[in-house]
Amino acid sequence: MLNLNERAQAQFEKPISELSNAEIYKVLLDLVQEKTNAMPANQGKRKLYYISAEFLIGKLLSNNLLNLGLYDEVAAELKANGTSLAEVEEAEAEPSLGNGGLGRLAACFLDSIATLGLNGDGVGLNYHFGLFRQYFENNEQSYEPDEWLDHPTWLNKSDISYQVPFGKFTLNSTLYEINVPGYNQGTINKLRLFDLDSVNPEIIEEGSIDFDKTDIKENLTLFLYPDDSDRNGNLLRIYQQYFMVSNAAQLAIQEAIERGSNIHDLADYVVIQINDTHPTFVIPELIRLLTTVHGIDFDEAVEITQNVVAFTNHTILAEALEKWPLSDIHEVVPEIAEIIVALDERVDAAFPGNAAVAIIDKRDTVHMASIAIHYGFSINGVAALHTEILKNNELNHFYEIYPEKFSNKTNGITFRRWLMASNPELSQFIDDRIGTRWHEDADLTDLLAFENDEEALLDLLRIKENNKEALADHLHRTRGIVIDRHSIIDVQIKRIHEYKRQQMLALYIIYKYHQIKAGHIPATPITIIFGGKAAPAYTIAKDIIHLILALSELIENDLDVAPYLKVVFVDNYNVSEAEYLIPAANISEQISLASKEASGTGNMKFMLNGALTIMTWDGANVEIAEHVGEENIYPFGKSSEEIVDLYANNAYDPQYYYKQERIKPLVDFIISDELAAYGIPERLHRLYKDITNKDYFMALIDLEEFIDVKEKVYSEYEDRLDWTRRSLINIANAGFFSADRTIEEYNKDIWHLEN
Ligand code: GL4
Repeated sequence: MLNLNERAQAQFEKPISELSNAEIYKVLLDLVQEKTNAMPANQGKRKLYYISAEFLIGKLLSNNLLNLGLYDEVAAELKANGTSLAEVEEAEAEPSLGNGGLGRLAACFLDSIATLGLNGDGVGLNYHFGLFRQYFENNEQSYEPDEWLDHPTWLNKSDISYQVPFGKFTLNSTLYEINVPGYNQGTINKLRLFDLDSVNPEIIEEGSIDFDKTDIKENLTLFLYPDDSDRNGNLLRIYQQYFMVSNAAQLAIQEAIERGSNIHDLADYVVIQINDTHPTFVIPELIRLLTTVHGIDFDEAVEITQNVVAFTNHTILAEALEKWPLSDIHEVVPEIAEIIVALDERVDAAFPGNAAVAIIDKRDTVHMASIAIHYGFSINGVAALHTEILKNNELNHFYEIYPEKFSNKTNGITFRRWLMASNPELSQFIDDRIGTRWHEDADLTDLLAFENDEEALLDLLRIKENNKEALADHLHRTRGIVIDRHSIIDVQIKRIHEYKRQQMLALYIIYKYHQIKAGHIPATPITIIFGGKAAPAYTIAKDIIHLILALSELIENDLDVAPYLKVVFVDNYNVSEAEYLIPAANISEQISLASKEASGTGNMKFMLNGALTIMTWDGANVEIAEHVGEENIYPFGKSSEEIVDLYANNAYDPQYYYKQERIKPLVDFIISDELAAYGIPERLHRLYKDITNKDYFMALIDLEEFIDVKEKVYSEYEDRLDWTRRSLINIANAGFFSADRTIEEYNKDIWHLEN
């Protein structure tokens, strides 16, 4: 017995039934912290440091209770006291330490690494306000700092601190730690977040997220990805990155020595996985520490580093493959700039004349991925298609010289959070049908035996209806939004970016709006839900948000259409919102321009929760289709080869598609008088001009096919039993997308940790 009432009495002198959610949350937080603080650390000799600019960990209470085996007991005690975990969790603030798929992947990986009993910690920064809190005003995105640290958190302050020597000053770090218990594991791993005591929220300008970018001692860990559209922004990002990796490298070396390393054998004790290019400075920093602090000569320091560091590439978008002017790096940390120059000279000597693999280009710009590939021992992509594109196109010059370094590690998701904790009814349904072995091995294929079992299908249908009900209640309670709980729930949630093509779905909404106006009433009402943030400096992405919000309001106010079509944009989309949306979804929108979405991981979460996917042949969608079979999914659109060719030949002309009979009126509607009543002309005209003249991410190229496939999907939804049968087949085939499988592959091929 946990005896929560005794704890409540001791802490608040009241029984559970008289406590607020925030108080009950505090009781449970302390209970979990007591347990996890007492658990021993993993003792493995070789240890992984997973360095990442972001960790989108989500709320931790349910997940930690589940992993510690306390979930059922706590749920029962709360129920006996008239409340529930879902209610109590409303009082938990979601940590604001990440922003998108890359950060959420890092969080899933920490869960799997701990669950598999591997010795591995996450290392990052403790952002005080994360990215930003998004809200909508006048149908536009607005910002406020996300004050998650003002609430009780899972952070433990450690007494570990390092000196980080920048060119102009030295800063002392403070390390905070979050315990990461694995599922049914006796040992504990950690997420280690470095911070700076001098950081000062007061420098943020009232009512905005603006601040003095030059005041490094006060601003360093305020925000994730501060605006880098000017030089001071660039410098701040370099300050952040170097602060993160210098701390990480010092920590890894110190702990290796404590475990018995003599430094020369560092690679037997440490492996560092760098999550995209943001932590790449760890390479020159390791070399700096090994040579200046540990007295190792330069050649050996390079060799040691090369045996320690492995790199994951998460995108082929040029904007994300980081490049910094050498002069900026020099201004922030001259010693690191000098080491990079020396590393570049070695590359030049080894591959004379091969400009494509240079670290420093003719314009004195440093290519971070080049450092990571030359001076790491491994590079991997995150889905089969993505890795092929890296090998054959984007990084082909590197693949030619280092074929043995390249491998694929298709992403995965943790089933603990994305099924057991967020969809307990479905989890129970699976336990009742096939037992609980899937908790360990993620194998759900035995569910296929129920494909034609009407009772099971009706049960599954009922679970989806319940989750829709819970979503409807949640949206109403938190935002006053009313959705039809019997409507078909069609969801696109992810960062807002032209390549993800939210604008294509918006154009379909315009199509559907006109269809309904013309009397073609859908058999079942449709609710289309968006969620996601746009980068503050990304104008077109903000215009797309604006278009969707304006459409939403137009439809809401049109009494002919409103009963049959509703468009919702959930503000401040985050992990907690995803945990309501994904279990409730009937349709998963995975419609990126082929070749552009490296993997996607939301696609896997929807599949696992029984949504059917509308997909382009991109990222991990391709593998999802392979596993589930083309009859159980809705593919459409051009192939990645076709798209890559179009780019290579500069052969895409949006005007050609714009002039098509079915498309022109949809695009023209963006600048119609009707929509203008809800919109800002400047934003809508800019978007219209962009789509008709540039359309760099080709929203129009697949639009006709998209309209057809959407109509097919909605009509097939009418056969509920057959829809649910295919939903079951999706769930049954999701096992491959468990992050445990991904982590086993990383460990077998790259990390070689014992367990
Ligand atoms: C991303 C990719 O865009 C996304 O497809 C992938 O699933 C994710 C994790 O590998 O990484 N790359 C960047 S940058 N942000 C992402 O979310």
